[in-house]
Amino acid sequence: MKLIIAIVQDDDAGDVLDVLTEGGFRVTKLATTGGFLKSGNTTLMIGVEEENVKKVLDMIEETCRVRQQVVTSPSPIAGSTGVYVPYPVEVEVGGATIFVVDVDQFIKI
Ligand code: 2BA
Repeated sequence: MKLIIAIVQDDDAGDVLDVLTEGGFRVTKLATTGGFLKSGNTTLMIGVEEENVKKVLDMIEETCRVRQQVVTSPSPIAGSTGVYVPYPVEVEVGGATIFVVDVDQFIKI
């Protein structure tokens, strides 16, 4: 068995949940925060048999979009003046960041 951990954007989370549950997969949704943007995202945990990993990855890929987000990072005005101004940087987020992990044991009591 494999555990798929997928970090997706909040805007895609509802659709991914629908697609996966309608496809017969069991999903746990966690509200998480990205370390870089410090804004909310969604982490999904999906336990699947190995033969279904590709199917789940395809479903996630088809549902999650790539989006541009602007992060405002402080930047020094000049070398060592110690004065910082907000400097907008555009980053590309998503579709999804995915870890596929081997599961030693799956226990349901
Ligand atoms: P964040 O950490 O908020 O990152 C949002 C986006 O900012 C990233 O999109 C990436 O395009 C950019 N980014 C992140 N760290 C950066 C850095 N040090 N320098 C420049 N740009 C940077 P994604 O790659 O699509 O990642 C989306 C979210 O997935 C991340 O949100 C984080 O929550 C998670 N993530 C991505 N890679 C991860 C990893 N290796 N381990 C754990 N979580 C990860």
